[in-house]
Amino acid sequence: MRFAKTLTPVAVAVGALLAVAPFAAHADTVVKIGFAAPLTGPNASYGKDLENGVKMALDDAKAQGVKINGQPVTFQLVAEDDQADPRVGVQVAQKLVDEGVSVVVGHFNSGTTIPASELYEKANLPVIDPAATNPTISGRGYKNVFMVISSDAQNAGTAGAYAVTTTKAKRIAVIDDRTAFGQGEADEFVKAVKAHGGDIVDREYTTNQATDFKTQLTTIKSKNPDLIFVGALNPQAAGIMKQMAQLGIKAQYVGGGGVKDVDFIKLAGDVSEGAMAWEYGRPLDSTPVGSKFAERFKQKFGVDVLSYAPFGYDAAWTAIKAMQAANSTKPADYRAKLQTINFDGITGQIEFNANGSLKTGSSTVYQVKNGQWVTVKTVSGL
Ligand code: ABU
Repeated sequence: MRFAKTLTPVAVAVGALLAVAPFAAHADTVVKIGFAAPLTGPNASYGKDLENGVKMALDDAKAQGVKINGQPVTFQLVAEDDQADPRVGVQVAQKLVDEGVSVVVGHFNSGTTIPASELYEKANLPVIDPAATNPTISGRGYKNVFMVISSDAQNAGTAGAYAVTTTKAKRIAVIDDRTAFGQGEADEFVKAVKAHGGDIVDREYTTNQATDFKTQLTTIKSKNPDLIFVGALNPQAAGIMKQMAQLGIKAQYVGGGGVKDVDFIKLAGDVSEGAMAWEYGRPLDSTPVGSKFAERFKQKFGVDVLSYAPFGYDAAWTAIKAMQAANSTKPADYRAKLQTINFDGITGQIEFNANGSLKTGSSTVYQVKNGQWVTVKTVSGL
């Protein structure tokens, strides 16, 4: 104490700097990567799957010794639970902005992504959407919003065209959960059915909290449809399939957004023969990089990929590659590089058009044959 009192404040400051300088000179710059998704509640399994995909990308970047502007960097994940709730989604978005993250990978639900991305846009903070698929997300002309997944105008639109022209369904019914995702994809499906001359014989609604769909399904049954499109996430989508069987409805089930993942099968019990699912991107096992990703993911986390982890991985790498190209982690510096990014990701080619949608999105149709989901075909360049 006596010694310290004899030093001037400047001398103390210089001494302190000298004491830490050898460590500071070698310390990596910390780059905060924001992440938001439901980490609790009914959609938590999707949120965890996505988060693991992002973690894997950041760990791979570390293992590769990624540098930005010649400097070693440490990517620090700042994860927030938006609880799949639009109100909480906006709160956590503000928290990530205040935290000074360099990018946000998120969210999972279209209902949270739409309002949260308004906030990111105002804050000039890029957000890379790895899962939410309502077309509004990239349809507002925001310069900070990018989707590494094809939108439901593409997915459900293709499903609608397929239902009329390939499946040759004559009487089509629709039920959705009135969320931004479920209603959004049902709207796109209906638009495409009508554009191809198909007939919608009934449209019913439920909610994303409902467990009993028998009232709506009984009405649908009375219209004698040959195909029913379901716009909802698990567990509603699985519950609808289960109750269709209980009511003896033989119409072909068509859905998307997670229908063919293991959680759905657990919830639905038996999947109905002939059911179809339009899912995002190409099948993971259709490419060597996808198969390798699945294997490494299982080794690392002890669980299989549920569905969206590869998109989380590609979203994180999209941001890292743009930062590398710009030699900066500042959004104002690297945002323009997102617009010119072009790499072969786990999920497909990552390259954006002017509104931040994938230039060549793809989706794959699966069908239940002999009690198993099998791949029918992948449509690219959506
Ligand atoms: N695209 C399915 C995931 C959820 C959503 O868009 O709300």
